[in-house]
Amino acid sequence: TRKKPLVVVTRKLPDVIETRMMELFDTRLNADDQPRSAEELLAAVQTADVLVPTVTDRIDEALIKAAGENLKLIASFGAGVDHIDLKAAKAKGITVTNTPGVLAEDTADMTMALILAVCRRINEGEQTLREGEWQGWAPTWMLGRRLYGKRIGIIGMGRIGTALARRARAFGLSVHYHNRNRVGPELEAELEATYWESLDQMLARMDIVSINCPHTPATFHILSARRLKLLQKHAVIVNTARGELIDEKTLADLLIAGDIGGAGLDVYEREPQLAPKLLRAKNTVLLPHMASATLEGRIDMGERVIINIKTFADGHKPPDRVLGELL
Ligand code: 8YV
Repeated sequence: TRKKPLVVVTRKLPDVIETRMMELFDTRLNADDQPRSAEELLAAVQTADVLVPTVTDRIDEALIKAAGENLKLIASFGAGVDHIDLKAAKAKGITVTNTPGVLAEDTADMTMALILAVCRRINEGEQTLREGEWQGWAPTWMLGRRLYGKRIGIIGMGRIGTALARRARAFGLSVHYHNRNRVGPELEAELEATYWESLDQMLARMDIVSINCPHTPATFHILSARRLKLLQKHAVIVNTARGELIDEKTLADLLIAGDIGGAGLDVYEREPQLAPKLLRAKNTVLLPHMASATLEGRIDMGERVIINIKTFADGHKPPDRVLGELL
């Protein structure tokens, strides 16, 4: 029988996943769930056959170069792989996998929740009540903006973008999107989606803009200061993808100046820090990177990680290989 691979996991995962991993592999867990220090990560890549990092671990070029001979697979627990230097991994012959698909529905739910929270002022209303400041009902008090009949522009029509588009349709929004490539005619027909080749032109016409693409060198600050200024004054922007996709400081300035309608954010450029000004923006709902955080989702993600490691250890190509197109 083949020797069990030595698998180092950087963060606490759901119990069922940890138990299964202990059965299948020679697994080293992280019991205290503190992020691994740089020294611990270095020790991990020097001894492990397989590393299971998460979004909080920086797997940069230096770390990959320092990896031992044994490290052949980085089976990341998460969809985004921008914390891993894919080029360096490729150069060293290390396979990288992620956990796509299984978090699309949960992330789309939370995106919709943010849209509703911002447009209908849910958090503001509840806060007023909890703080004892509710004076009673009045016809023109706490008015939000209607979703029905408005336009949503989705940047990135992948699995999450598509799941969001389906929900948006159910709320009576019309779907617009910008993507590297146009999606197939069947999906476009199902969503009655309008494709915008020009992101600039789309931005200038939307009521709501949701960003759902991966963060790569090509998409860093895709919503730059210049592009943010193309948005209509009432437009609402939602980000459940990656903070680096938006120029966060400019976004905060525009929100505070009232030059855009509002924002619902789950991710930030330098987590767990955020541009301090964002905290002062009233028309904004801020969540701490939790759009995919459901128990079911985390178990599904863990199962993808296990399938990827098992397939690889059995000498086959793992299903969720991250290929060069993200570079
Ligand atoms: C998770 C995420 O919090 O998957 C991603 O890309 O950002 C989030 O869903 C993260 O993956 C946990 O590693």
